[in-house]
Amino acid sequence: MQADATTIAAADAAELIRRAAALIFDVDGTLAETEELHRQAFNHAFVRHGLDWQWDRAVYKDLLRVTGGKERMRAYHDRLPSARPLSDADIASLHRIKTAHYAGLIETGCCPLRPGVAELLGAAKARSQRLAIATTTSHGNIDALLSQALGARWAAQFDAIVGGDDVRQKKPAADVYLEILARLKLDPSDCVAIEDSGNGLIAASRAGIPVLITRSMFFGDDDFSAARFVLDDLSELGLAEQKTEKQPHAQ
Ligand code: XBP
Ligand code: MG
Repeated sequence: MQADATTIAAADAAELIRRAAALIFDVDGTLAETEELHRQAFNHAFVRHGLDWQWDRAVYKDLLRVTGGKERMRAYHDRLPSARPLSDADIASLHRIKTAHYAGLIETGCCPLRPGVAELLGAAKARSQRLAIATTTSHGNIDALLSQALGARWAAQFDAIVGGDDVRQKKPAADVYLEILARLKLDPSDCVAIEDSGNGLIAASRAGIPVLITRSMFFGDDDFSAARFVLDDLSELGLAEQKTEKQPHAQ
């Protein structure tokens, strides 16, 4: 039976993943669809701070081109024609309120891992592949999400975890990925970065790491032509492997 292009691409993506010495995961939008909760948490913080800001999904989608919550709020403030001054201390206070509310939302269990993520983590560990996290968000947010999704000892599954505050420049700068490579002592071409956004693709590509994109809620229509593969989600990898096992010589 003739396999279609999508199936062949997913099978090739599965092969790239299988061969990698390490899988480096982005967090927001890749491991889970967290950005909608980030958006709600920002809006909660604005109300608490007495700001008449409310970011709807269209505004937030545009603002997501700015990585980092604090930087995003500053970018929005700078756009407003006549906004009251907002000091760095105000931004930091807003971000603390937002982060606390985000953790509360995550703890409700309403944001599970995306399809195929848990299966891929399990398959990677079974193959003794190394796992890493390279994200713009904070360690607190990573812990909130993964302790909920993977249990209290989630961090033991990962060989390196680098967050936005660990490096000088956030994505699309390559800093987080370069730091992961340094900690793992691996060549970029031996790894695969799994991302959901244009900024993440640029960051990993600048570090020389091949990228597998999984399209997410806010970045579904980004340009991913520089990615090695683009999937709707990681469950396609498992399906491709099942098809390959059934039809090992299908071309
Ligand atoms: C996504 C981001 C983060 C989150 C908000 O990170 O850019 O800023 O939107 O989290 P990634 P913070 O996709 O690299 O995981 O408010 O903690 O920045
Ligand atoms: Mg992301």
